[in-house]
Amino acid sequence: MSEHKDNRIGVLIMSYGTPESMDDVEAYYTHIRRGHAPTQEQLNELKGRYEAIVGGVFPLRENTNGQAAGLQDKLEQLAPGQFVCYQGLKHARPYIEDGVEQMANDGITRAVGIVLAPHYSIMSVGGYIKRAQEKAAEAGIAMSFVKQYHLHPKLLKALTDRVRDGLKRLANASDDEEKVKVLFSAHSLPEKIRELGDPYEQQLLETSAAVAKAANVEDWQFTWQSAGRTREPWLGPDILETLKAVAEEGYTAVLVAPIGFVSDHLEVLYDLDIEAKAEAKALGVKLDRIAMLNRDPLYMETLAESVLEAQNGLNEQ
Ligand code: FEC
Repeated sequence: MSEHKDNRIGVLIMSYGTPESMDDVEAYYTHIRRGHAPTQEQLNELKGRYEAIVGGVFPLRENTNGQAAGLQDKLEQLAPGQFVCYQGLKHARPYIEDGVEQMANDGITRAVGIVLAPHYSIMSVGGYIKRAQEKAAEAGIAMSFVKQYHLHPKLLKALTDRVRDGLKRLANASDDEEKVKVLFSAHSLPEKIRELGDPYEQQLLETSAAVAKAANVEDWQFTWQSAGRTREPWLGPDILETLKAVAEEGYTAVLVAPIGFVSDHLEVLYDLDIEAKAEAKALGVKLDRIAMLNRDPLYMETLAESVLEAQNGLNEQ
């Protein structure tokens, strides 16, 4: 710990993390697999997906950096001089523990943690918080956390605007009237979360319903995407199955709204823009996707206001 004390409140911005280069993909994948190295085949397959999205660069890093800078600016506007932001990544450097350690080295004694994912699951956000909490206790930092912000009015507004824009794009792209379905999606998790009474599924449905209502969309459905390649059952239906069903029901176009994610990254740029798009094409269905939030000002305000609210939890400690 540092000799000098910094009275500002640290903000630990936590995100999934992505490799820094193609050479880092193996270490990254091994970390995701809790220390078990992938087979050569699995590694090649993942590298192939990174190659396919933008020729082997990793857009999530730049987007997370932009979001961290955007949140710092927004907090500076709302509460000048009171907050200082740090990054802590789940599967890449700087790891969550590195971010907490850096705060301690800088003399921070109080901090708020927030994850760049709006919905809470014990297996996702819960995991980030546990690691930050453990390291903070060791480093003598008092921390409080934003657990979810899936119904924040500004997040809902940003998503609603994007759904409206996407529907307009689809309508303008065709002379005929399309039969369109909006598919809200999020990363699947193992089915066992249901037995744990996990709020993840419910929160995703709440965001979907709120955005559909605000955008005046009646024809919508929630679907999962990006399930892991393991033997245990994952939550479904997967988007590839959903597309088949939608085609059979006579829809000619879908607008995908990946509300569980906030950035352009592999699970959006590959799983949706390449894999799902190819499946839709084969089925004769047009697929468009809403723009991701990245550094959207309304998203930055959502994060900043959520941090300010969680700071009250800190004062009560
Ligand atoms: O662009 C990038 O480099 C990273 C994109 C990326 C994001 C992301 C978000 C979530 N994941 C979640 C759950 C799981 C579970 C497993 C799992 C595995 C992977 C693999 C890659 C990967 N995830 Fe991910 N995830 C991203 C990337 N994820 C690559 C490994 C290969 C593969 O299966 O494709 C299974 C782990 C295991 O084996 O036990 C579970 C959840 C999110 C959304 C919330 C969040 O951002 O934290 C949940 C972005």
